[in-house]
Amino acid sequence: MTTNQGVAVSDDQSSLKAGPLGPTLLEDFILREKLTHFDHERIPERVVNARGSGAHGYFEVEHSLSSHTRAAFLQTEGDRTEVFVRFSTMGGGAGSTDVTRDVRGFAVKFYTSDGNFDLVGNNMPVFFIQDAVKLPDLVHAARMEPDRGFPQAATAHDTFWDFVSLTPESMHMIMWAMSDRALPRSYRMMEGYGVHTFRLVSAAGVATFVKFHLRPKLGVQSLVFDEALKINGADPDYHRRDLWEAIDRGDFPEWELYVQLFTREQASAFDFDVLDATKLIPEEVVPLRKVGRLVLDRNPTNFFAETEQVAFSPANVVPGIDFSDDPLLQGRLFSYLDAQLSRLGSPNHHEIHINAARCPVRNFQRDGQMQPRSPAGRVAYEPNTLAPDGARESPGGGFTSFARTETGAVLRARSGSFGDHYTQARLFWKSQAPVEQGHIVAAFVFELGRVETPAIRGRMVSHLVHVDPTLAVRVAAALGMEHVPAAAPTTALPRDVERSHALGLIGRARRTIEGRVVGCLVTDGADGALFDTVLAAVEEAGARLAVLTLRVGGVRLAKGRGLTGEAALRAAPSVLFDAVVVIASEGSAGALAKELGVIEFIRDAYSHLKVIGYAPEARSLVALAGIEPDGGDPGIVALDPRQGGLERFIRAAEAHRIWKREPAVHAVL
Ligand code: HDE
Repeated sequence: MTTNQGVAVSDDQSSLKAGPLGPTLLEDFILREKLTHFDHERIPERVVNARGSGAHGYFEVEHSLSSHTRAAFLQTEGDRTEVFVRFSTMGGGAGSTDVTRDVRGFAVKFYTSDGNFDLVGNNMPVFFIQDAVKLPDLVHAARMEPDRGFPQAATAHDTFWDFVSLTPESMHMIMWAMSDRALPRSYRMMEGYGVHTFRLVSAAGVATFVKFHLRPKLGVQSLVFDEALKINGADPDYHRRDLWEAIDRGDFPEWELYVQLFTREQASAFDFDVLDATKLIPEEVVPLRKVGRLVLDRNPTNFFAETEQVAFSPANVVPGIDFSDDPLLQGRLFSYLDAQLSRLGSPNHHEIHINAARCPVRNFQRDGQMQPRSPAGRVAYEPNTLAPDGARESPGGGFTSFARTETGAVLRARSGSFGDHYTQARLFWKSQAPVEQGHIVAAFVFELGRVETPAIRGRMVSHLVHVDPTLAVRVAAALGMEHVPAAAPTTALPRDVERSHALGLIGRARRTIEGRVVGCLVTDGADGALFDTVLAAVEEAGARLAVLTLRVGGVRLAKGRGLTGEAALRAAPSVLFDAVVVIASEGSAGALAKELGVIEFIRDAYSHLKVIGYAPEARSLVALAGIEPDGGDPGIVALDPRQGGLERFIRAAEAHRIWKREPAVHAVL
C-alpha cells in the first residue's frame, strides 16, 4: 500500500498522534491525503437518468447496411464493434429504487473504427415533449417538489400532472408511461428505440431517414404494479442485480438491431411529422429491417470508472450517420456535452478510458484540467509547415454534414404538422389487449389518485376523452368523479386508426422461461427425487432455479442428502421470482403454515398471476393461501411427474402470467 505519491504506507490503522491519547498532528500527510481524496469521491449525478447500470459487449453485423450508409461499422457481415451500454430510469436520483413507473434510458456507445457513435435512446419510441426548450420544465415538474423534497422517483404528484395536463403533446408518451412498458421485468427484457428520426448517408451521398429499434431476444416482459411496489422494498437493486448476475453466470443478454428506412417522399405522405418525437412510425407502414445483434458479455470492473463516468451524447455520430431537424434532437445536440462538463468537470473527459475512442484521436486541442496527454513538439496549430506528420484534414473520408438547403423565416413556433396530439395516443390505446388496457386505467387511477388538486385531475381526464371516451369514463368512475369532464379544447381532433400489433405486449409475448428465475421453497425431509426433476426441467428450459429454505444455509432432504439454499424464505419473497414451486415434506405443511411469510409467498405469487407448482405434500398450504388447487387455473400445478405435472408446470410458466386469473384476484377498473 502506498500514498498517491507512491510512498509505502507502514500503518493504515491509526493516525499520527502526540501520545496514544494525544491530539492528531497536522503533519500526518498520509491521513490528510486519504481524507481529502475521500471528501472528493463524489461527482454530481446526472441531472436526469441518474440511476443506472451498465455493461460491456459487442455489436455484430448480420446484414450489411452499405446500400444506405458509409458508416464503417455497418458495412461487413460478421464485423464486431465493441460497445458499452447504460440502462437507467429517468426520474429518480442515483440512489433511488430500480422498479419505479418510468421510462428507461437505453444508451449504447459503439466504439467504431471511425470514432464513437452513441445511440442514446429509451425503452419507449416517443417522448413527452416536441421541443428541447420544454425539457427543464418537464423534469422539474416530474421530480420531487422543490419545497418538500418528495416524492422521490415518482410522477404520482400534483406538479407532474399539472404540467402534463397543460401539455397535450405529452398525451401519447403518457399512454406509454401508464402502460406495462414502464415496469420492465428486466433490462434484458425491454426494447430500445432511438426515438428521433436520424439520417443514414451512403458513400454516394444519398440520404435515407432512419429510426433505430432494439428488440430483446428474451422477449419483452413486464412486472405487475403491486409486484413492482413490493420489489422496491425487497430488493431496491432488482434490475441492477438481475443484469449483473445474468452476465456473471454467462447468460449474455442479447438484442437485435433493426432499422426503419424511409425517404423524404414517403415521410411527406404520412399524416404525422417524422421530425416530431411524440410520434412513431407503425411497423405496418414502414417494416423493420434487421441489421445485427447486440450482446452484453462483460460486467464493469469498476462501477464508478465505467458506469458513472461514461458520457453519452447524441452529437457523437460517425461518417454515414447524420441528424434530422427534429427540434428535440437539435436541443440534445447541445445539452449532453454541456452536462458532461458540469458532471465530469473537464473538457478532457473524453480521455477517460470508458469514453475514449478506440481509433486514433489526433488534433491540436490542448491542455485543460486533468489533461493526461503530453503531446510532443512545438506545433499546436493548423495550418503549419513545421509538423508535416501532424494531424491533417481528410477531405475524402472525414465527416461531412449532409448537404441540404434550409430556408425559412427566423421565428419561435411549432410547426402546424406537429399539431395532432391525440391520434397516436388513441392508436396505442386501441393496440393494447383488454388486460393491458385495464393496467393503463389502474395506473391513471393510482397516479391521479395521489394528486391533491381536483382541477388537475379533471383537466387530465378531459384529454383522455379525446384518446378514447371509454378510457375517460373508466378513469373518471374509478376516481369517483360525478361526471366525465368535457373534452379538452383542441384544434386537431384525433382520427380513427387501425390497431398496430407491434404496440401491444401480451399479444406477441414469447412463450419461454429462458432467462427467468423460478423460486423453489424446499423443507427438511422433502422429496429429493422430485426436487431433482424440477431442477433438471427448469434448467433444461433455460431458466434458473433459486433454492429457498426456511433457515439460511439449507435443508436435509428425505433420504438424508443435504441441499444448500441460496436464500432464507424471509429474505426472498415471491415477488423476486417469475414462478414458484413448493416442495414440502410429509407432515411439515402444518408447521410450515405458521412460518412467517410462507402463506404470503404463495398468496403473492397467486395475486401476481404467477405459476405455482407444488408437491402433493404442499397441497394444504396452497389451500391455506386461499387458492383452490383444483379450481381449473392452469397456473396451479400439482407436481406429480407420473401425471405430467412437471411438463404442465413448464408450459404454464412459459406464459409468464396467467392473465385469465386477474379478475379473480382484483377488481378490473
Ligand atoms: Fe436526455 N439527457 N435529454 N433524453 N438522456 C441526459 O445527459 C436532454 C431525451 C437520455 O446513461 C443528460 O449525461 C435534453 C430523449 C438517456 O448516461 C442531459 C432533452 C431521450 C440519458 C440530457 C433530452 C433521452 C439521458 C443528463 C430534450 C431518448 C442517460 C446527464 C431535448 C431518446 C444517458 C447526461 C446515460 C441523459 C438532456 C431528452 C435519453 C441533461 C435537453 C428524447 C438514455 O444532457
